[in-house]
Amino acid sequence: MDDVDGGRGRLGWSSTFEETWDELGRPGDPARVTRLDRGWSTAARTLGQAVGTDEPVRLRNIGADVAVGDWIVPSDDGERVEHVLDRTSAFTRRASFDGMRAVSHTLAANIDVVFLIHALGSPPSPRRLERELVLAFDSGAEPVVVLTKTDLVDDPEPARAALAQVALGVPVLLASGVTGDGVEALRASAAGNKTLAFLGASGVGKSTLVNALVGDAVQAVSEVREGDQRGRHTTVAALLVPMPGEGWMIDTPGVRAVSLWLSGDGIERAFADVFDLMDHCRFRDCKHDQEPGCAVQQAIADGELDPVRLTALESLIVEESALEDEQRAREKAADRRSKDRRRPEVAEFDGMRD
Ligand SMILES: Nc1nc2c(ncn2[C@@H]2O[C@H](COP(=O)(O)OP(=O)(O)OP(=O)(O)O)[C@@H](O)[C@H]2O)c(=O)[nH]1
Ligand SMILES: [Mg+2]
Ligand SMILES: [Zn+2]
Repeated sequence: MDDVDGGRGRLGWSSTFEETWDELGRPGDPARVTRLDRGWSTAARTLGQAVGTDEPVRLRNIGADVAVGDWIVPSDDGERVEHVLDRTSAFTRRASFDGMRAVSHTLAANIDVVFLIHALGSPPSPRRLERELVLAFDSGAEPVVVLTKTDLVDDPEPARAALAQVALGVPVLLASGVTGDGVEALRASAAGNKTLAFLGASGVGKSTLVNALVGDAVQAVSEVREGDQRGRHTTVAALLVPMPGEGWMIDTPGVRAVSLWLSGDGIERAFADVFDLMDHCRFRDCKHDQEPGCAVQQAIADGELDPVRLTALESLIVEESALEDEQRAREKAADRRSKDRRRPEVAEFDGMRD
């Protein structure tokens, strides 16, 4: 692909982007956003021979909703982002800012594989992983669970098994960015110039893995706190990093609370086992509580379903529908405003930490 598309293939360009670009009439020179800084995008352009040999462009975002990993087209004067090409996937969550509750924040765009990182030094957290899986399935990227810091435990199996119970049909890999254990298996996911994203709480070892994959200290890392193993939010902004050979990685800042954003079928996919059971209840409107013939309660009684998983699902559904209501209210308000003002201001978020 490199020869025919001037190097964009190396950047993760694909026929899908080519089509959207065609529809726009092939304007400008598409570039891929590698970082964002307070209203500015830095983007890698069509590349000559090797990644990094071409100067990146810096463009103003002005009203454009840009995320790291996006393909953008600069304006004719080269000053600002003119178009953001349709995303093939986006990891979007609710922005954790009070007073702007129904605002989404895209952590990373155009990701092929999203690594959901959990560290073995701390107790496994199936509830957190469930939420991450919902977001990952909704994003359109393929989720892979990665348990890091394998060197810290004698036997990773109990933690792996605990998380595998909620990661149905999703691979659970073991790795250590410090010892290099399992790192090659992660690299294999990038074959074909794919884009990998690393998501997880602060201190789980995302940047350490990025460095291990690059073979150099491209990302700063710092010690977790002694007492509770919590990280220090060392990475403060998402960054798209080229991998040696092929592929891209997006390192992201640690996120403490994974708040849902509007779902497609993320919940249905992340809880496919429970939905399957629900299909087998005697009554179509079964509340899965006390009803006779409830397949869900039966599975709990048989020890096949952890009741905590049902509670988790129920609260995610409540959360999602509350968010939908909020969203609708917000859209109505925006409609009213746009009657007075033709172009509504776009709120911008640089801070991703919470
Ligand atoms: N023992 C051990 N320590 C690790 C491993 N991977 C990372 N660490 C340590 O964990 C700490 C946090 O690692 P980072 O890579 O900075 O974590 P992060 O997920 O990028 O954290 P944020 O950028 O804050 O979100 C550092 O002290 C690392 O050296 C590992 O495989 N084994
Ligand atoms: Mg980091
Ligand atoms: Zn039921």
